[in-house]
Amino acid sequence: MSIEPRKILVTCALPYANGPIHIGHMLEHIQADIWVRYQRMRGHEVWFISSDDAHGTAVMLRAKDLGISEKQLIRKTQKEHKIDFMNFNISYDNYHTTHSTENLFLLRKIFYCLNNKKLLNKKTIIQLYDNKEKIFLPDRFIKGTCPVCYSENQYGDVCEVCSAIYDPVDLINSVSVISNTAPILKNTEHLYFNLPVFTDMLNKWIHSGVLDESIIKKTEEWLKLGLKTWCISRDYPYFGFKIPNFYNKYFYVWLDAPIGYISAFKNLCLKNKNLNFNDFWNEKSKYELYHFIGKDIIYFHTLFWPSILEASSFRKPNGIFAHGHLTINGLKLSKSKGLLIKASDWLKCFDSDSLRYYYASKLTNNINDIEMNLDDFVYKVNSDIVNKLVNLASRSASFINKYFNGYLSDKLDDFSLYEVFINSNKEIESFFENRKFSSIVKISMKLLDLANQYINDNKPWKIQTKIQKNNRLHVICTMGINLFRIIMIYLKPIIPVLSEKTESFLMSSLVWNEIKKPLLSKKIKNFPRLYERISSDKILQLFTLSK
Ligand code: NOT
Ligand code: ZN
Repeated sequence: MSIEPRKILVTCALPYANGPIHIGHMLEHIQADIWVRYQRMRGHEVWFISSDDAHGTAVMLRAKDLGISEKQLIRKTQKEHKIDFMNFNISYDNYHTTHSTENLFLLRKIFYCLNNKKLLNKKTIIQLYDNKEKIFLPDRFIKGTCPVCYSENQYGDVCEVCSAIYDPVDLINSVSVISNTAPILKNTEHLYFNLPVFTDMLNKWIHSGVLDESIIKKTEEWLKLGLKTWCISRDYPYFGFKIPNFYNKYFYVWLDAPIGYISAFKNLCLKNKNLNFNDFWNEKSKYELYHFIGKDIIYFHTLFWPSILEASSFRKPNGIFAHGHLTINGLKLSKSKGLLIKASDWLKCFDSDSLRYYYASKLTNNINDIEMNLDDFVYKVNSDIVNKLVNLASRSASFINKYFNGYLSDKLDDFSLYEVFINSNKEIESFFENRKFSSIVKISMKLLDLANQYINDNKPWKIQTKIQKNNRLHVICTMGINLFRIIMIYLKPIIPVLSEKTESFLMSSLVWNEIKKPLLSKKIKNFPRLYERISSDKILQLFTLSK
């Protein structure tokens, strides 16, 4: 029975172009990449894209700080981001930027669509203005005292202590983060998208099987509060795309960022002539679309984004996969606390597979935060990958190489044990599909315990008669290698570097649909160094680099 291959488009949220990729970002890109690699292994057609989020005040101010133009900054940052993702083996088909001709084209197209449908309205509002720097202040560039719980040092939009959401003008004793002066109030005219007219559509859509329960709940809460019109314009000075016929006004970065999903794909179509843009993005598209995001941007993806897509006659996503945030040794990732571990610094201390493996061991399909304890990380990687996984191969391979010329026997010793391994496939497939990666790691380790127990019980090192084909020693070690191979097939989407080395060692690709057929009478290579034990001494080095 052959199943029709699915056609799937997968995205990660677009990292801002104002700073380096850190291991918090990497959680999402690794999560999505594992899922993508699994789907590809199952023979499905998957297109995996992301992009830098190039616009907005933060990018503009960062460029100013560095004394370079915004364009120079985003060009440099995109290059660095691409290298970071490549070094962690995130298998993007395209990594674009929102400051692109495709994005400008699509943004305009969508804008005219919204405009023609009379979904945009101008409104004059009062905003906080930094009179020293001559700039209207975005929420995150205002700090002050929460008007609800009176906690100091809170942002202009939301209180991190009591979670209250408020208008920046209601913040008490507000200060501009840019100039440290008290802002003034100033009138300004803005463009608003009529989000409330999509309430019914959203109520139906969120219950159409596209969202996990926890995300439905959150979205329902916002819908119950009642949707408000959404401001999609920003004042000069701003780094972004200009709004046609609206003097000195720019599109808000959060409008053109999600459009970046579409434009990254459009750009891919230029590079790959077999791809048809409309097949993927037309309203009735049969192709699947999934967005991996962090829990902090759920409402953009479950409220604004589907409404914009509906309004402009594009297809909507089949799933929004949100994850929780990363904490390291119990602390949030933040510059001020000195715990912002850059992806590039990580690689000076540890390898990429180790992070991918550790994240997988923690990831599941809910939005709970993920705690990374670095001592636990070192312990887990060494005990699972080195002591259980690689050790199983190493203790079997040495005899095969030494006494059997590198050839595996032509039968297995214990077929029923082999069956236990291959019969785990259905469960593992469902865990991959549903993003329950921690369960895959758990099952794999349980199976490895069985395999190592099997070797311990059979004690190949005690067997005297060697060199004879298919003797006890030969079939026991061939068994060990085959059990190792099954686990490596299961873990291939998670640890691609080790998988590649394994394929070279076994002189055979790790293929999902070939688990039933053991490797027999085949030559394997001398046992290579598959993986180096990692050292807890590096933790301190990592902290030093991250300060
Ligand atoms: N740059 C944003 C962030 O929070 C993500 C943009 C994702 C694109 O890092 N969006 N939508 N919708
Ligand atoms: Zn508060």
